[in-house]
Amino acid sequence: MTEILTAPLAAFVDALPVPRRLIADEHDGRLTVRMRAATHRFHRDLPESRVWGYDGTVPGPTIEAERGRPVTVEWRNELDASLPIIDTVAPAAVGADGVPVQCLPGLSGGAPNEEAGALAGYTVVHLHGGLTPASYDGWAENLFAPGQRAVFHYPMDQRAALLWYHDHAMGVTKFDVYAGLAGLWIIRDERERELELPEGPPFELPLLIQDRNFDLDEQGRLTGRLVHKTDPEVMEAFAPFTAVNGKVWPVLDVLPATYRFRLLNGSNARTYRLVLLGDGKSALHRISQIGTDHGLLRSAACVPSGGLVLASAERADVLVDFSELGRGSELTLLNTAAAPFDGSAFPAADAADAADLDGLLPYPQVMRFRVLDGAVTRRTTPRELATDYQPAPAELAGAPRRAIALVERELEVGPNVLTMRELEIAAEDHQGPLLTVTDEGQTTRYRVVASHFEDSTTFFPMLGEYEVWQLINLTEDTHPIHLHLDPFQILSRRAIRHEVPEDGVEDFEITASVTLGRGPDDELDHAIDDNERGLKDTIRVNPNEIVEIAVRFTTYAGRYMYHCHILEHEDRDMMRPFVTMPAELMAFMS
Ligand SMILES: [Cu+2]
Repeated sequence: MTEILTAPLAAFVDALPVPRRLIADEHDGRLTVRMRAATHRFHRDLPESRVWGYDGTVPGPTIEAERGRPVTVEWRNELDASLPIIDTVAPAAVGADGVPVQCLPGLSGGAPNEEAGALAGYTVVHLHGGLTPASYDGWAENLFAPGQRAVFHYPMDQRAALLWYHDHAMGVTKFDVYAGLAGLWIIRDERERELELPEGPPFELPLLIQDRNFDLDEQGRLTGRLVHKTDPEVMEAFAPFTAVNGKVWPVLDVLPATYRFRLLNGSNARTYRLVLLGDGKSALHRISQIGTDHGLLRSAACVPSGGLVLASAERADVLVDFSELGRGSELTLLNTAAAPFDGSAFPAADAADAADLDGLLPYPQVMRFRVLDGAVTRRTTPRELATDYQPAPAELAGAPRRAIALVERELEVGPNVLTMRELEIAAEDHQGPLLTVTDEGQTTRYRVVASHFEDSTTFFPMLGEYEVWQLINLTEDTHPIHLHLDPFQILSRRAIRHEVPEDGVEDFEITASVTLGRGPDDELDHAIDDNERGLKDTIRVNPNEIVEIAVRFTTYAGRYMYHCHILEHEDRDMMRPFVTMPAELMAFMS
């Protein structure tokens, strides 16, 4: 479909907001953050929206901490109003005008979900990327209700990185985060200071990217009321408007200098592939990526030629050079990723024409940079960045291996559900459905041992020991898989073909055969990008692909979670527990 929608809001008219900084050292490491119902204006021409925010703001304050200096946060749930968003399922995926309903504001004929509208604010805070003891990690079921509070201790014994805190309530994370419960958390350390990286405004700025949608009144005008809309064919909400730090399509005036941007995709489901465009040409060469989810890379990476891909919860630390640009020059940040994202390519130079209604991408714009007059200051990117880790050994012979299949199950009523199936090698005499993986003629036979969040725990990693986790994607979309606690490194990303017989995906069992090697219709390159070769906590697993990661859990024993970070998936069972154990206790586990 080539039809273009006219945007009902003007782009690049609001200045990029910078969230309030909450520097832990200025409060002796003891902070109080209140979750409050509030109002927020997402755009100059929109009425105020009702939101839930940390300290009543969207995004919440950016908490800044020093490595090695613990931070205690008293999270106070003072939410005194019901869920401020309308959740709805439109009756059809495409309206009478042929436009997919998720590209449009309003309810598109959907009835408001009354159960969602009546939700009181049950919350639990998770610090994403934090090396946090299990009791403070924000287990999804350990909710605190309005009027209750939780005091969480964060050791901050970890390298500098951009983390984020957000709600993680069981089954309703998608609503709570969409309502505004998310904020950034920066850890700083000496290595970054040795490298003289910009710290704080104006030359270091966070960019928290989230898609949002709004309701319409009877005259068809935008009301500002937040709408979480899905349709019978797409169970994720892909909203048409992109907010950065809480403003739709903002603009930032920059000096002719090098800026450091800390990017996070905090959307429920949308993957962004970010392209910087100036005078109709890709300006991606101006960007050099120095860090990823868990901090600095070993050396700076160029952004892939198609753009910087960030799925939900992925972060990038980038230096952008505006120094040679004359006064009044403009660079526009655009998104070329269709939704749901499946890894398909799009040429960066065509980013201005990336609008794709069938791909649920009505407006590719994200934000704009406008160069002001000023003294030219350029910063050269240091050649060597992180010195504190080596690439994980590709061969981890003898390391425990775990296999997880990502599968989609059709239901007779309601949209499909996405689940993760934990696999174990089946005994020779095993009777029943099997998933087989054939690699260079060698076939491994697996049976499912867990399928739902509440099934028995089967993963008990030993502290201090490397493990290899194999993520096998049998679905048609990319899933960003997130592990709580320690970071990991990607070992491989390999093409597969798979066959799943009709009714092969049951409630618990699956029958499938997977063969390593590219299928005839598979156009993805299945490459590991340079900017993925760092310490990650969220990794994209594309369709027709097995991703292997090496993870070593350290320091904290306890019950944690891993899950898809598409919030609509994690809320509907694409989440599982694991329990980290000290080695000497393993002998006593029956
Ligand atoms: Cu998913």
